[in-house]
Amino acid sequence: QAVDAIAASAEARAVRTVMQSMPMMAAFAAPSAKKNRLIHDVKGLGMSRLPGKLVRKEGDKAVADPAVNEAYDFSGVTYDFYMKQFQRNSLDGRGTTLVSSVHLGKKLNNAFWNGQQMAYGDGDGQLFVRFTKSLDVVGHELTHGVISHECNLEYQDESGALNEHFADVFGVLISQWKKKHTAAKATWLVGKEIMGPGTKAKALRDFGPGKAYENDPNLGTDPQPKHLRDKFVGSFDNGGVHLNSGIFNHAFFLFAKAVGGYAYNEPGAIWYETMRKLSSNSQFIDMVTTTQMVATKNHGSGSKQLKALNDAWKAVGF
Ligand code: ASN
Ligand code: ZN
Repeated sequence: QAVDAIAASAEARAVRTVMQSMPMMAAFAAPSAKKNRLIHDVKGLGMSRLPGKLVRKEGDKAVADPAVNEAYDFSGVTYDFYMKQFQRNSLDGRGTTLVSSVHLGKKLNNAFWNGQQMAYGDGDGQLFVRFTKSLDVVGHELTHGVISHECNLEYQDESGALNEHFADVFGVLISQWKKKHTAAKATWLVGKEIMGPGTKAKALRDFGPGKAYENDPNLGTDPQPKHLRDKFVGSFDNGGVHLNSGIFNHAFFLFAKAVGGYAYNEPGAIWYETMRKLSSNSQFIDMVTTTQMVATKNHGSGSKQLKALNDAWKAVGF
């Protein structure tokens, strides 16, 4: 290993020397740190017909369709968030184009990252309205793209719940960043703006101690556990990936509130670094220990941040 490291650093030095002796080449080789968005309309057709007709590209002015403009604006905010907070150039870190499609399916109550692009349903108009309407939902879907380029957490059971958790965390952090809301001021809700007139639920998910729904979890929200003892163990939803993520969402909420200030700064940085260190088969315990390792590295073993983190993990059963 040590020999490999020496060899690797010698190689890096050699590459750097070559780049320095060819400045033009290096300039051309550098990825352009600019956002590039494409928005398509799939006009009520299904996933197999993606992406559909191109209706707005980077630099084009707004169109009449609000779903197109929201997909454009919110994918732009998501790009800016990852660039400003983590110096990350798009989903792959190399400036990949952000591709979105709106009007997926008929009255579809969902939105997806399909491995290549985002696609948004219009909602049925009762439980949900169009899924582009919440910045945190757009941020959630795009974060699936970031995850797929980093740890690529397998979308099943514990690793799948962690995948959903990271998508929810960065989704809400992107909203908080856009609004400049502190952890104390933020709503900590996912999808508040997409809820339709036919439900009393306040959002899709709530990071806080409460539930996102009143009485009936079938009103368009995920009935998420907030403690490890309530972990869902059935096969529904790939082993409850949208349910068990709630345990981690709540821990992040407790941690960020205890640290104070903007959740997208110190807590967000620990989560981002952790996401990059995990692998496709990481389990709940790997998440906990990796955040502890990163918090210790960033803030020290006697820090208030590490203490707040340990308290948060304890509060949800770890
Ligand atoms: N909207 C859902 C999500 O991004 C779609 C799914 O079930 N994968 O998690
Ligand atoms: Zn998701």
